[in-house]
Amino acid sequence: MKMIVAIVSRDDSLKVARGLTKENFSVTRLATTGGFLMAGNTTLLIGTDDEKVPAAIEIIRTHSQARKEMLSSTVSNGVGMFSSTPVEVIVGGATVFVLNIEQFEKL
Ligand code: 2BA
Repeated sequence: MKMIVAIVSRDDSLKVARGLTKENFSVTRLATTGGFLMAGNTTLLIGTDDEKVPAAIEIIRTHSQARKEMLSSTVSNGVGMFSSTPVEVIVGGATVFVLNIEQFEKL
């Protein structure tokens, strides 16, 4: 038995969790905060059999792949006027740990 700990962006977490539950994985979603950016992200806990780990990781990859998006950033021109400049940012991606589980009980 393994425990997959997957840290994904908040925007992707619902899609990832739905993709996993659709394939009969059990998932717990935790609201977490990245230590570097101090921004909210989501940590998913997925307990599963060893042989199902690659399938779970593939589902996580499918729904959280890093991609470029254009965000509009508003900047002041110094005289009280603001202009909006699109900025390219990378969003998504996942950090995944796979841990060995010594014992699993449902009581
Ligand atoms: P990622 O490496 O994709 O990490 C995204 C989030 O995953 C992290 O959010 C953190 O919550 C978690 N995470 C990643 N690696 C981890 C690990 N080894 N152990 C536990 N949790 C882990 P943040 O900490 O807010 O980091 C956001 C992004 O900032 C990171 O993206 C990375 O590109 C950058 N970053 C993080 N720490 C950095 C540092 N010390 N110096 C420079 N850049 C850093």
